[in-house]
Amino acid sequence: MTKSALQIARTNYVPKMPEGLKGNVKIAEGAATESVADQKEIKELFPNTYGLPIVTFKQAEGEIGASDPVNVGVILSGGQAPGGHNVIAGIFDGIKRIHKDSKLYGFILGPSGLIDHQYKELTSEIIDEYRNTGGFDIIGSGRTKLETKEQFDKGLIILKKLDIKALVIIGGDDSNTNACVLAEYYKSINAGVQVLGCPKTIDGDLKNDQIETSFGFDTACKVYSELIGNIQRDCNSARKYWHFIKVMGRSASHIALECALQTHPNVCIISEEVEQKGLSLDDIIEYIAGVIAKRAENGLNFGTVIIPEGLIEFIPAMKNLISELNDFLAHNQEEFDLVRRSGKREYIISKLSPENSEIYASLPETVARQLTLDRDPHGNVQVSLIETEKLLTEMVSKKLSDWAKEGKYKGKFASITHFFGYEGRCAAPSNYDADYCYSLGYTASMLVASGKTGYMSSVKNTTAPAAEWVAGGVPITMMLNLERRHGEMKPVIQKALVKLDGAPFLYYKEKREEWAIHTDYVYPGPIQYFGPTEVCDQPSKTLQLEQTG
Ligand code: FBP
Repeated sequence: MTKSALQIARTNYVPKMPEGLKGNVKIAEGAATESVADQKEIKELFPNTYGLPIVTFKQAEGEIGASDPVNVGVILSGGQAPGGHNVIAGIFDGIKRIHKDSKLYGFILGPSGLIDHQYKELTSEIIDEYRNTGGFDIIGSGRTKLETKEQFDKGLIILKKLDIKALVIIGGDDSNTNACVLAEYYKSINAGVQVLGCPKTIDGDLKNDQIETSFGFDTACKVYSELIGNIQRDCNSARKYWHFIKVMGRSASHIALECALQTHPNVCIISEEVEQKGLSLDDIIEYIAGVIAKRAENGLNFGTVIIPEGLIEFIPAMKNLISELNDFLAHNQEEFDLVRRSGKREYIISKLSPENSEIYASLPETVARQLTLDRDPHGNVQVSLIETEKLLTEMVSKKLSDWAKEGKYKGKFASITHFFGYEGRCAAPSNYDADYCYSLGYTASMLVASGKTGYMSSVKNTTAPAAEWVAGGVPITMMLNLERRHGEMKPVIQKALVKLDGAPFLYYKEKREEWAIHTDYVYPGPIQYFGPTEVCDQPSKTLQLEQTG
């Protein structure tokens, strides 16, 4: 691998760790826990792993170590997030600390590696190549869902063959839910394999009272905010473009909100607010066009609009339209296929309910086509492929020309669209993520040594200096509730959406009018890895506001 100068310099970075993890550790157990909801049902589904206590690690006298080596397996599951390699390095250093002959095995390309017995031993030479680097390429990641008994049993064969005592699954809400189900299953059959989870996703939607943030969110948001800041400086210099910027986040709008807090754009749409207020697409268009018109009155024909990736599914009317389209095409695909391409749009308009037909007819050609032609293997609309940034730009442009005809708008509107997603998922982890991830991994190894199963590794108090962070474990059953998935009630980890009464959103709400009309852009610049702590070690604005209000 040819390395960049930064990569070489970054190899020597020593992640900061909680004081409680340095040296020997002792475990403190709290009281029995309950699931966040549906306690009776969750208890019945998880008789062996329900009600376990939250645990915390504290510094102890004496030397760390065990008489026997502990072999551990690790899986990277789902989308990439900066810091995954440091979680693995943390696990590695932890288990080597416990016993020098412990081994770490990485399953290749996600959960399928466990099922298909594809793995590699992660030696110190390999680990050292990947310390403090972005990406998941050390073993690769995948989206295979680990959820059937057959898969669990197949996995157990290789775990036993490699004498693996514990499996650590690094993933988002669904992967950690599956880790919990797997932990329960292995416990119920006395398999002798512990299963632990680590909270990962740039989307930031795996968090709760016990898990402060998912790793990767910090770095990804810093990368997008740097780019948004650069665009803002450009548009404040040329003063002729409106930039419509979509940012990743499949469902929740945490990334959009964090980027807004870091950069002060003119508009940031928060999907959760759209849903709560029951806004229509036209309401959103009116709002954006209103800001553009207002700025134009002051001679400011430029600006930025941040759009969360998941927006479409939070607009109640669009949700209904998508659901009727899914249903209609599931039953009439053959007839639809026979209609000539040029007539497809009119065909759909004639078949939908009057309400949905009107919305569909109002959509730009390209989006209407994406809604009917681009479908996933199950026949569903591929919402993530819909170019919301283009949809909004086109519709805003139309609204402004209507207003111009009515004499309500006298500005000039030229727009450029962007989508920031993959640019941030494999960036070199910020100091926050490098430290947080290493600590999460090291904590996981301590959970292994303590014989815990069905736990998620947790590191708290992370707005304080790293030495004061608190490492421990949270029983995953504590985060579960029942939700309807594919027509069936399933135990799942509650997805954390943006709280509209939470400090980060309330702060944005208080400021947004001022940011909309005036130009108060912030230019965060690139992530800094070396330098003063106030430049290099700042946690996300979301976390700071959540913890300090
Ligand atoms: P995870 O929740 O698995 O971490 O993935 C998040 C994400 O990056 C979303 O923001 C985005 O919608 C999605 O993955 C894209 O998935 P893919 O990598 O399969 O294109």
